[in-house]
Amino acid sequence: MATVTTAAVAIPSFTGLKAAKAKTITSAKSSSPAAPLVLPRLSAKASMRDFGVAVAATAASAMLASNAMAVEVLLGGGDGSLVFEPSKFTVSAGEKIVFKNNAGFPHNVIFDEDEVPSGVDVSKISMNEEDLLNSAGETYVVTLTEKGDYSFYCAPHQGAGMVGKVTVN
Ligand SMILES: [Cu+2]
Repeated sequence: MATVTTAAVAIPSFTGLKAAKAKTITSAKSSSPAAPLVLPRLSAKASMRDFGVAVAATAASAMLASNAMAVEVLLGGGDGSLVFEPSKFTVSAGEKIVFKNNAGFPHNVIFDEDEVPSGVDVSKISMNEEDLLNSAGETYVVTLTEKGDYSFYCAPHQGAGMVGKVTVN
């Protein structure tokens, strides 16, 4: 459980570094067009950064071992609102969905028996209604294998609109 969380955090920083690199090279080109030595030096720095990023990305995928993909859904919005974030998303069949306690807890994750693909037993994919995630960073991980639309909600906050929908394809 802890390893999945670490990996999910590592991936956004990968994207961030790539963006920073692209920006550096662009500004070097426009501000000093007559200095050919500047660009190679920046490129060398950039590839060293890429090397570090590649190592981090490899470590992340090694940690996810059995499943290269995972989707993280926050329980409670960044502003403390009682929502799933995102509340509507799509996953591949067999992809891990990591629900992570973020704010406004306690929360839980219950799939609606009337809004899942036929034949799916909601008791096998839901938490128990009485079970709650009580502290920050606690996770509930579920993998859905039947394709289709699933609705889910947080039992304590369903009335406040803490509901979500996932499409498995
Ligand atoms: Cu809740």
